Amino acid sequence: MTVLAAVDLGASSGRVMAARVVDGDRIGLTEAARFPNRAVQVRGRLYWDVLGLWSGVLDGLRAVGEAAAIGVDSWAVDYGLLDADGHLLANPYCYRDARGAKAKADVLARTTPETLFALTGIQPQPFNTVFQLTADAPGAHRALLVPDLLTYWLSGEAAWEATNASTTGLLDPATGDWSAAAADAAGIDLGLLGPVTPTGTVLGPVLPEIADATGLAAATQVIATASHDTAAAVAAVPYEGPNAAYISCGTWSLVGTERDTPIATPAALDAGFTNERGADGTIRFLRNVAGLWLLSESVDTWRRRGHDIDLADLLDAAGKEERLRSVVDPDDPRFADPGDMPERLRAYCAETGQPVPETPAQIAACILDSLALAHRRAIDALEALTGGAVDTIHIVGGGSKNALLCQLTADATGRPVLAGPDEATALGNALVQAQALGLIGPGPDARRAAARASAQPRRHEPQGPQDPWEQATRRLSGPPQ
Ligand code: LFR
Repeated sequence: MTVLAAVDLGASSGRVMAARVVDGDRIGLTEAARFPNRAVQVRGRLYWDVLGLWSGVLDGLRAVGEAAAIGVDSWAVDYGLLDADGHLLANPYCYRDARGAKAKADVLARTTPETLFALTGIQPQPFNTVFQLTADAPGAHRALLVPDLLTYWLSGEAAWEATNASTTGLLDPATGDWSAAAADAAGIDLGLLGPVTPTGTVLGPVLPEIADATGLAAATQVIATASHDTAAAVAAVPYEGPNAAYISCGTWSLVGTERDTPIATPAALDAGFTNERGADGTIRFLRNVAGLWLLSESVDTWRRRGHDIDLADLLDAAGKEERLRSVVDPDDPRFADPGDMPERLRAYCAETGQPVPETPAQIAACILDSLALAHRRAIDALEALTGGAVDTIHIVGGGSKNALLCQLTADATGRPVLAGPDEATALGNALVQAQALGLIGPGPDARRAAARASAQPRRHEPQGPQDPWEQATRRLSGPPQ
C-alpha cells in the first residue's frame, strides 16, 4: 500500500494528511497533524506566519513517517519573495492586507478591468498577485506562490504550478503561459516568475536536510500537485451527472463549473466570475463568495470576549431561528477585513432597515441564510452566463460538514445538494499525486471514479417553497426599507 503526504494549508488551519492508495482505485485519508493558521497583524499590516506553517509541515511529515511522495496546496495569490541565493526576503503578506486595494487602484489608473479580464480571464480583485506585486519594494529575484515556496524548501526545485499560477492574474488562459500583455499593462516584471510547471510534474526527491529533519526516505518525491486548494478540491468532486455545479466551501465559497473554454465577456466580469485553471487544463469558471469566513470571524470575536462558543451548539440553535429574518450580501467589502464581524453584520442590518440580530444564534442564522442566498444568486448567474442548466450541486470541503448550510443551499436553490467529501482538497491533492506516479489511471474520469470510491456524499433534498428566497433576493438588491 502506497502512502502519499498531502500538505493542505488553509486560512484558518494547516494539515498534513497521510493518503493511502487502496486497491489502486481509492484513497483513504488520515490526519497526521493539524496546526492553526491565521493572518498576523503588525503595525497595520497583515502577514502569514509562513515559518510557523513550515514548522507545522515538518512536524506533520515526521508524523507521516513514510511516504512515496509529498504535494503541497494552499490558498491562492499570496507569495514569498526570494533573493538571488534563494533566501526569503520578507514574510508573505496576507491577501486581506489593505495594500491590495491601493495597488489595484494604482494599476487600474494605467489600464482597465476589461483589459486585464480579457487578457487573463481573472476577475480583478484587490488581492490578485498582479496587484500585490506592484506594491513590493524592488530588488527581489523571484516570487514563489505559497505552495511553490514550500515545495522549493522541500525539494530545492523552483516551480510555478499551473493551477495556482492562473490565480495571479498574469496567465493567458489560451496558451496556459504567462501573459506579457497583462504584465505590461500592470507594470510587472515577468522576470520574477519562471516557466509555468504542468500540474502533476514530479519535481524530484526531497533535499537531504528534509529527509534528516523528517525521517522520510531520501527517495521521497516532491510533486507539483494541483497546488491551488480550490483546484485540488474541484479535482476531487465526485460528479454523478454532467449538469452539476460545485461549491468548494470553507473560508470562501467558490461556486462554479468546469469548462473547456474561458468566458471573459463583460457580463462575466460584471457578475464577478473568474476563469481559473483546473488540474486537467480545464477552466474553473467560478465566483468567489465570501464564505464561512463570516462565521469563523464572528466566533473568534465572541471567544476573544470570553464567550464559551461551541460550534455544534451554535449551529443547532441557528437552525431553530426564524429563517431569512435579516440577510446581508456576504461580499460587501466591509466584511473582508479581520475584526468584529457581529458588529458589522448588525450595522448592515440596521442600515438596510432589517431586524438587527443580537444573539450569537441570530447572527449565525443571518450568516447562513445569507450564504445560502448568495449561493443561489451565484448558481443563477452561472446558468445565465454559461447557458447550461445546473441540476445538482456538490458542496465539498470543510463547509460540507455544516449540514445546516447544505440544507439551506438546497432549499434556496431548489436543487439537491450532495455534501462531501469534506477533505476534498487533501483528496484532490493526493489523487493528482497518485496519477503522477501512475498509481491511478490518467485523466479526469479515472480520478473522479477514484474520488467517488473514496467518499460517499450525503444527500440534501430541497424543502419548502422558493418564494421566501426570491423575496429575500429582492430585499437584498432593492433600496433600503
Ligand atoms: C480558497 C482560495 C480561493 C482564493 C482565495 C484567496 O481557499 O484559494 O480560491 O480566491 O482562497 O487566495
